[in-house]
Amino acid sequence: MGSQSDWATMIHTSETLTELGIGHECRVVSAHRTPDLLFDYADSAEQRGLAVIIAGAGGAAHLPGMCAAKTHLPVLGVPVQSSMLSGVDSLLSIVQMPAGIPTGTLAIGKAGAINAALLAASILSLADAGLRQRLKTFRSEQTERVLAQPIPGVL
Ligand code: RP5
Repeated sequence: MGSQSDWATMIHTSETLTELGIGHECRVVSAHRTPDLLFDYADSAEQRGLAVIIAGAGGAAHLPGMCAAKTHLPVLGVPVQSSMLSGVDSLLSIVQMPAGIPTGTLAIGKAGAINAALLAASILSLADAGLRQRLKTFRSEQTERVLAQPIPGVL
């Protein structure tokens, strides 16, 4: 993520990855404040064994796109809700990449943070039968919770 302040959003990614038993690391790497670290991080990602990068950032959210520019690994961008423009700035900064350098762009805020983890799980599950089963279980349990939930005040 681009800043310590993004952790309140990105913790939902980490928690979902943990729930699915997916090993991961959480780091602050800023496209603007630590650009050399960003280049090193993205450059060395494959060699260090990373398979998918989830990059959360807000405002002028260049982290996911710059990360994608430096690695062929899948990069999933989470637009963090900004205080000034509610995350629309983050979303537009991440989504409109030039042809040739894709970033998968999720929803603004908590939903996007959770879905980034689930999308990473889907990608990883293509080559991991155990994870595929855990992901299917996660989804069926979610469905059961929704079906079991009565609407408050309605029989
Ligand atoms: C972005 O600027 C970060 O991703 C963060 O969402 C935003 C604000 O950062 P702070 O000023 O809170 O550190 O680079």
